[in-house]
Amino acid sequence: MNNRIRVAIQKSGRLSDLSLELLQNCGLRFARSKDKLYWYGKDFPIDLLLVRDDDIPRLLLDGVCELGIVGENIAQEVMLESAPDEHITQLRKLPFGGCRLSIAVSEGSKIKSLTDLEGCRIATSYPALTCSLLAKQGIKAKTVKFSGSVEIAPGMGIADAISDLVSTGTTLRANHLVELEVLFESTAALYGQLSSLNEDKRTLLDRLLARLDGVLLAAESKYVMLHAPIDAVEEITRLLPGAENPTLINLEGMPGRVALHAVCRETVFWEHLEALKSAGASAILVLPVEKMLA
Ligand code: PRT
Ligand code: ZN
Repeated sequence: MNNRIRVAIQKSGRLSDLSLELLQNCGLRFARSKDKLYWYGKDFPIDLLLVRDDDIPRLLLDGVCELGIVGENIAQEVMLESAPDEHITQLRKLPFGGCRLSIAVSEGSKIKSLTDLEGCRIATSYPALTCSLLAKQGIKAKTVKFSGSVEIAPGMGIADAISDLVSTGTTLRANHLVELEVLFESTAALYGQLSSLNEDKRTLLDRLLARLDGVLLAAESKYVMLHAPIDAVEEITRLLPGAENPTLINLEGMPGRVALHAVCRETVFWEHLEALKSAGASAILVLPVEKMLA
């Protein structure tokens, strides 16, 4: 096992499918075991451990696995509660699992701003993170730890406010709560326990990270092909989001017009296409990029 890397991902929940898909897009294939807790890496010495998301930072800190994909909200909470010499490193922020940790209060509450929270009871699954973020703003609040259904606490009279994850805000509205202030923006991230890595594992990690960077870059990149008047090439290149050094190809029988191919490293919106058309572009094609190695 000494030269294999273990990656912990969420077994079942919001991050499970996207974490697995991301690793599969990096070329990893797994032999799925029946108990579904441990999947052996087939062509790459990287294995998977499927666990509850809350356990992932601790598994890293204890050296049970070298890598883990978990929300920054959980990683921050566990790190704030761990010993000063315990540390995990955020290796890459990932483009999924986006949410925010917000303070919310009942509709019509007397609490109108963060300063009104001084001395109030806040129900949360993230007491350490909430206290630390509020302390940075000079507010001392008391927290009541909830491991789920935090949103019912104010209605039950258990707390004056909550500090909970929000994405669409539907849960807050359904419980007659209003979002007062965002404390922390979170996404999923890849974390590592780097102190335990020998040279072989370090090399393996570098290979995985290079592939991951390629997958992440490809996900936001598009390959754009269009026809353009030669004298508009400069303007058209400027209009392509994040594009550099386009390839120009002569068009047979169309003097004065060229085919322009470019990789856009940002999202291509309809507004971009309309602006390109106004600048003289025609036959515009936008294609997905599957893999990219910088
Ligand atoms: O069983 P296990 O412990 O592994 O899973 P879990 O139930 O604790 O976690 P899960 O799958 O719900 O969430 C995993 C991670 O997804 C979280 O740690 C966050 O990093 C991230 N995430 C993204 C969210 C949300 N969005 C989210 N909306 N986690 C929770 N929520 C909750 C929110 O608190 C609310 O109660 O989902 C509810 C719906 O949100 P609204 O605002 O859309 O109504
Ligand atoms: Zn959890």
